[in-house]
Amino acid sequence: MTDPITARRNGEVLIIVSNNPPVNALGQAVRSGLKREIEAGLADDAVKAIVVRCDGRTFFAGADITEFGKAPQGPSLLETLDAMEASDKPVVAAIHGTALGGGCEVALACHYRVAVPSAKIGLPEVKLGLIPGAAGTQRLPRLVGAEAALPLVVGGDPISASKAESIGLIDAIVGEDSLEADAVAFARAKIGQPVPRASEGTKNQDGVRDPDIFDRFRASQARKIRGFDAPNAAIEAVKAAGELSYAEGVKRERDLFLKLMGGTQSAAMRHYFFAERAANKIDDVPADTPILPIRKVGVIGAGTMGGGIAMNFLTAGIPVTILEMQQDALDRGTGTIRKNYDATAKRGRMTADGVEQAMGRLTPTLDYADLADCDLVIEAVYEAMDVKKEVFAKLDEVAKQGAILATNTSYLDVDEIARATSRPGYVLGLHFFSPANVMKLLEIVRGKETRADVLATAMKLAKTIGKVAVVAGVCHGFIGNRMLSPRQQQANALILEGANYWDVDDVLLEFGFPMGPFQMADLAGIDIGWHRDPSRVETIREALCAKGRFGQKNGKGFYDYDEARNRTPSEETKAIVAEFAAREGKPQRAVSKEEIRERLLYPMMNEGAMILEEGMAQRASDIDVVWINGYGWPLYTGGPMFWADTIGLKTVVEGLERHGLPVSNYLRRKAEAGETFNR
Ligand code: T1G
Repeated sequence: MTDPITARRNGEVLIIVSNNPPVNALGQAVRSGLKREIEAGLADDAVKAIVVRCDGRTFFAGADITEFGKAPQGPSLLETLDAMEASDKPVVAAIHGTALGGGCEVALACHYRVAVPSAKIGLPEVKLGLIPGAAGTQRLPRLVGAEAALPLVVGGDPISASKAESIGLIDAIVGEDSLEADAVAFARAKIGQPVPRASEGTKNQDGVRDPDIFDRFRASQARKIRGFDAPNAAIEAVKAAGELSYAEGVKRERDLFLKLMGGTQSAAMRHYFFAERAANKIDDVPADTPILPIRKVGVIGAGTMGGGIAMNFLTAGIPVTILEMQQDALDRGTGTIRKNYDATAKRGRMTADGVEQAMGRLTPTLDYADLADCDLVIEAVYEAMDVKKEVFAKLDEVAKQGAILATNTSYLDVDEIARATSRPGYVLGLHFFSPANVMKLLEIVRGKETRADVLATAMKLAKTIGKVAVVAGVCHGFIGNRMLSPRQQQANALILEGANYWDVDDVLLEFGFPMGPFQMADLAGIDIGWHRDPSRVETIREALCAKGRFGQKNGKGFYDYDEARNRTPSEETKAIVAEFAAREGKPQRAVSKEEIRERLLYPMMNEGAMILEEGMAQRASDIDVVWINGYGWPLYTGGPMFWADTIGLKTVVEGLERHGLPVSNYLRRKAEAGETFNR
């Protein structure tokens, strides 16, 4: 393997260059080469200044995540960076691309940092369930202050070069196309001057003068960091930077880092990092499969889903023709799109001009013929097979040859829909999740005859519109909804047996979901699809509707709601459920939260096992990606299949058997073989 680190001279300036595609990760060879060339430069009297930069698309994008969990190999980044910073020769980081994690820490240990305008810099370790481990939490607050450091270290999102310059993290913005030359000139100008060392900075005293900074920040992030270990550790580390010496602070950071590295949350979040990238790969579709051009998209149906779907493309700069059957429905749909954009602009996440540009790409119509020049048409009409087949038959007549025809169905048989056309190779499912302009997940449902280039195009288009896409096979509910079904069944069964419905919700909340099934029902509206006949009561929902309990919308559903929509368990609901259970002849008993959790989650893992055995998902990690992005499965447990591995498949099998629930052969075989789904 060629040495990723080289060095060359430009007069008295030594330029150390890393060439370690794809992202100059700081793997062992890079660390070793860096150490070697830095020591050589510091020892060479002819060298008066040093520039550190990277070839390829980015400055160091962090430690090599593939090395985590393995026996650590020297040299340590921390020691190398301390030695570099201790030098009296000016060292300049020349930044382009994304200087992330360890990459940002390399830059912090340099005496100066220059960057091209398009560069970004950040400390995303919390997104891997970690905190910076090479003194980033100690140098950054000393350089920019605790208050400016907290969002970077605890939030994990990178900031632009200009923002970084404004807080003092970057010393100068240089030419987009003259990074090395400008960095060398910058370094040359610093020769002979005392060098500034971030570890000696005093900006961190803001956290000493106002110790409330930390609690205020923690409170501001409460909802986002609920259940995660790393963000709190990150706050502690930044706080330590103000209270301890640099050396003691580094030790504190190390202790916090090692504790996180050894925990289940980081293993889960590192699993997810690679899982999300693996999902892009379609096993039997070569990476160089030709991509069909998508210059114009048609959307059929301007309801909530159709409008949301259209927005994904409008925002990505792709014109959309949206079709409805009636003018009032069309006007309502386009009005909702504009309202959503205006709300986004009000939140400062879009300019007024951006809204006009997006709306300018929208063409409403009542005429199918206007879809004739679309490269992709997505239907989001009523969820009934006969309606879908009628739409696709019409589409088949008007759409141009080579156009992709997609259904947004949540459950229905995509192959049957494809057979309503003369071009089944160009038909697939694009299952968006509501609200479609917000939710990241997109299930790409491949029919038996869906062409490879159509699949490859859909996968690339997903990335263009900012979705996380997973390929699913044709089965009822594909991957996500198919696994949701057994959880819903158990939730309803549990409350009929006497479990408190609020305990069912609390179990999922405590596990890390944003809300439970009964809170979700109240939010969505219990009376959706109700036949409006209070004398006809065949389900618990109908029993609640019969008593006028429709959900949040009228202040009472499973829960009671006050004006501020705070929810409290309702004794009336408990009585309605008990009366319904009695009528069904269901004996009542107290049900523990332990039993509730096992009966809600384990059947999902069993369903996931069947999905894998049937080939309805390419890999177990794809199922994890679906549930984390589409249903709020807590990222810090890695998804249903990774969590099953964490607690052990034998535990899952024993739990299912204890509750008399089915165990698939695939799951039983893997459990008995001591295997896992993912690892
Ligand atoms: N280590 C190993 N492989 C990595 C990697 C990394 N840090 N980053 C990316 N890859 C691989 C990735 O798996 C993919 O592989 C390919 O590179 C392209 O990535 C000591 C402890 C840099 C913004 O968290 O955010 O430093 O699929 O598809 O969309 O304190 O990659 O091609 O085989 O994502 O252009 C902190 C993680 C580590 C940055 C580029 N750093 N990476 O995005 O390409 S912990 C991070 C990213 C740390 C220190 C601590 C993104 C990117 P494959 P990609 P992209």
